[in-house]
Amino acid sequence: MLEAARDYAIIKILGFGDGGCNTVQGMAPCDVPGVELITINSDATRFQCLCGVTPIELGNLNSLEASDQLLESIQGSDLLFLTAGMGGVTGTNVISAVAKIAQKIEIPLTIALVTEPFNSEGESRTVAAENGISELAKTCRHINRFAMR
Ligand SMILES: Nc1nc2c(ncn2[C@@H]2O[C@H](COP(=O)(O)OP(=O)(O)OP(=O)(O)O)[C@@H](O)[C@H]2O)c(=O)[nH]1
Ligand SMILES: [Mg+2]
Repeated sequence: MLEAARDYAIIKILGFGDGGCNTVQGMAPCDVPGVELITINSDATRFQCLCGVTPIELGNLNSLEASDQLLESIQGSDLLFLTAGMGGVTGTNVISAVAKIAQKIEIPLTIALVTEPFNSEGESRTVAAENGISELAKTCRHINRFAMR
């Protein structure tokens, strides 16, 4: 049977890792109607419980279970905004994993918003962030990157 026509879009904003989760948690008070806020992190102790935000804790980032959790979090969406501070482990890897799944299941539009590390964080973070952004660019054509200087 054909799915009944909808006159609204399913929009989700997902934050990955500590930086991405902080960004999304900061949006919660805005309470934008029709937009679902989701935080995805590997460390539940870093979660604040906030009304209007759905938290997802990933166990082993590379496990099948984690892939299923990520798939479920975006399935059926029309528009995704993905955000992370690049250069750490969780956000850098998981934002790419989700962009890849989004491409595979043909989410119509995925937009990534990522921050580069602060200069004071050192060269290795910058390299990790650049590698992560290159990986993300393989499956996400719309990347907005912000320098933190
Ligand atoms: N502006 C801003 N940037 C942040 C914040 N938290 C993290 N970042 C940036 O995001 C980068 C990645 O850090 P985290 O988000 O803590 O790392 P993670 O993705 O949680 O990864 P792991 O903890 O290593 O698994 C940092 O190098 C910072 O540049 C924040 O609250 N504000
Ligand atoms: Mg972290």
